[in-house]
Formats: sequence, C-alpha cells, structure tokens
Amino acid sequence: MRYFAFVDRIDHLKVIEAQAQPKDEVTVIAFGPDIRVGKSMVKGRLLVWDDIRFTALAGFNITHADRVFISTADPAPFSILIEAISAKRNPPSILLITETVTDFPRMEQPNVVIVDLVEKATATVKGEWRLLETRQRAMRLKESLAGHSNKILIMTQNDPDPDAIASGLGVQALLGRNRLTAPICTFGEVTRNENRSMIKLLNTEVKTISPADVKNFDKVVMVDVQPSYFEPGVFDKVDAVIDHHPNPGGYKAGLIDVAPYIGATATMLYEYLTASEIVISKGLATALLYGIVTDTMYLARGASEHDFNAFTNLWPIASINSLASMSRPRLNSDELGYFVKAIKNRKNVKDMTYIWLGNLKKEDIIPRLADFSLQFGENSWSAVGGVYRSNIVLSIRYTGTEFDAGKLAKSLCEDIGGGGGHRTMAKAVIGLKEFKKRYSVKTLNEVSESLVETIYDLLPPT
Ligand SMILES: [Mn+2]
Repeated sequence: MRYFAFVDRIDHLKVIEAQAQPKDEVTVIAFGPDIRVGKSMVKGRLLVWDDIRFTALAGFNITHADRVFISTADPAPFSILIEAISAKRNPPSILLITETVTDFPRMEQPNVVIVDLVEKATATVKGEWRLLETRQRAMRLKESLAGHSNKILIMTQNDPDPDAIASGLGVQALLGRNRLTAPICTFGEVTRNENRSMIKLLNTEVKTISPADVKNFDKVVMVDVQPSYFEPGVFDKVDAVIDHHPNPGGYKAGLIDVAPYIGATATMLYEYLTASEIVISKGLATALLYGIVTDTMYLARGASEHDFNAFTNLWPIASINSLASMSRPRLNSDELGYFVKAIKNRKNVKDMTYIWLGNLKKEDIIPRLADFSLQFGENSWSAVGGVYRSNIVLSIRYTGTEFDAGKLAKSLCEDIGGGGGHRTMAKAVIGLKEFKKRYSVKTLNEVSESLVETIYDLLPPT
C-alpha cells in the first residue's frame, strides 16, 4: 500500500508512520513556509514544498487504493489539497489529524475523516486516572485487611444472590485468599435454585453463620450489602464495604466504596481485579459475568458504561456453557408440585391471577410462580402468596402502566408488615399472627380468603 502524508508540522509523524507496515511505501510531503524537517526524521521518501504543487500532485496518481494523511494546524490550504486529491472518480481515503477541530471546509466528503488527537488523548488520560484511582483503592483495601493470620469474614445479605456470591469470590481473588481463610458468609441461606446451581457449578461455598460467630473473625468485608442492613450491634467494626446500592448512611467503616451508578457489585470487583493486574480465572470470570447479567437483566436494567466494559471483557474468558446451565436450573419434584398446584388453584380477582400455596419450605418458589402466572390468560396482574417462617409472603407482578405493584404491596402491609417494590414487581411480607388478629381469622384458608378480599378492594375496577 502507498501512504501519502501531507504535513505542515512534524509532531504527528510518529502517529502517521505507526500506521504503515514495513513493506508499505511512505511519502512525506512537508508543506508550508515554517516547517523544518530533515531526511533523518522521516522513514520514507521526503519532499519539501513551499506551496501546493499541483503538477507534482497529479504525478502521484493517487487512487482509492492509497491512503492519505493530512496533519495540519491551518485548515485553509489543506481544504484546497483535499479538493484536489478528491477530484477523481475514485478518491482515496483521507485521514486528517489535528489538535484543533475548528471549521474544516470540505469535511462532509465521504472519503474524509477527521481525528482530533486532543480529544482522543483526553479520553485515554481520563481512563488512566480512573484506573489509577481504582488501583489505589484496591491497595488500601488490601492494606486494611493485611496480616497473614487474619481470618477475614466476607459478609453478604441474608439470601445472597449471584452478584453477592461473585463479589465474594472477587474479594477472595483480590486478597489471594480462599474459602477457608476468607469464607463468604450469610446469616440466612441461599434459597433460589439458580443461585444454588451457581455455587455447585463453581465448586464454591456460602457459609451460614450466626451473629455470635462474627467475633471469631479479625476483619469484616461487606459485599453487595452495607452495615445498616443488619441489626445494630452485630458488627462493631467493619473494615470495608463494596456495594452498588445507595448509601443509607448511619454507619462507619474503614473503606467505603459505594457506587449506586454501577449495575452490579461484580463490576466493581472486576475493576479492582483488573486495576491490580490480577489474572481472572475462567471460573471467576463466569461468576462475575453471571452476577452482572442477573443484576442488570443482561444489561437492560441500570447498566452503566462500567458494566458494559466488564461484560465485554469477561465474556471471552467465561464459560458460556456454565452460564447457560446456571440460568436454567432444573425443577425438582417438590417444585414441580407447586407449579401443578398453582395451575389448579389459580383464581381470578378482577384483572389479577391469584394463587395461594399455603405453607412453604422454601420462599423462592413464590416469585418464580408470580412471574410464571403472568402467562395465564389476559390478566395484567398476578399475585402468589404462601406462608414461610411465620410470615405471609406475597409476590405481585403487573404488566400495565396505569397502576403500581409497589403501591399495592405497601397498602396491603399497612401496620402489619413491610412491603414495596416498583411498578412491575413488588413483595409484601406480613406477620401471620398480626394478619390473623387484624382480620379475625384462624385457618390458612381463611387467611387466603381475607387476602383475596383485601386485594379485591385495593385493585382498580375493571
Ligand atoms: Mn447486586
């Protein structure tokens, strides 16, 4: 290939020459009255013009098979040059390198592209600052947890989700620890099938501990959760918090990295690991990627530029097969039984499919069935309820736009429980005792009937 470089300054020559392969033919045309350039500074043929030499230009016979660079501070003479070079039927591609994009005439031509080096460099430098800052934070985190004999507690919420588990694995990798010297722990347990299958596939572990066990650890790191989530007094000292939920405040910790603009805590750990130049294994990449896709619904919900970047870089390393098996867990016969029960017992309450499951051993079947039962008929609401550990748990789904599932959940719980969510999905948790007392009912069937009546009154007319 032939390269022609028209330059009125030589400081971009390196950028230009870096594009050419050794076998390419490079002609540098130094141009203008002020340019000082010697043969030794140029890697190809050097011509020095004091003005545009149209005859010489025509002699080059530049076609679409050639590439033309123009590096300039002064746009005016170069627009004449572009016009002259582009006059033919098959003009070459012209790349204009500049540091000051002002008004370049003829820039609208399809064979011309303009590259502002300052803009490019600024973006790169910005990224480097960010990388440095993340690296420093990772260093501070490591320092605050340092000490070979330290037993580190990686703490997650009560029913840790893939993002929390992946972030825990990320912390282990960052600190060079394992499940014995820095276990991922919860006061609850992992209930959802997907999450259990993730733990199995990654050959890892989430330990259930009690608040009394906290004192057996020297250091505490919280991931995907913050100290205010827990009962006061359980953690008297937290060394680090890494989370993407909003910071409710009211707590102290050694290092607090809370970034609500990021879609998943796994993304934050990805950045810590890469900034610290730690090689991410296939298993860890799979976990982090799974954390990101579940928290952001495959980048459709709350995903930032950070999450897109982590996703793009983790995808080639991760095991896509494992990822697929994690997101499609098998139903065991108990769970299949609930699906059958749901289909049989479904009721229509105005525009809602309502399902009551009675006593439950596991909670996660409720939201799964709430999603599932939106597929029945034409109803725009679904609600699935049951009793789990002395609470009535109800998941609500809504596909319409005028009303709000979160508001319905809140009104259901008034004074006797907690509820909330957003327009499309919500959850209500009501003390069974309190509910029975308020509605003067005794059996679970009566509880369900009172729930139906209350929901009926709260739902908009159809
Ligand atoms: Mn999360």
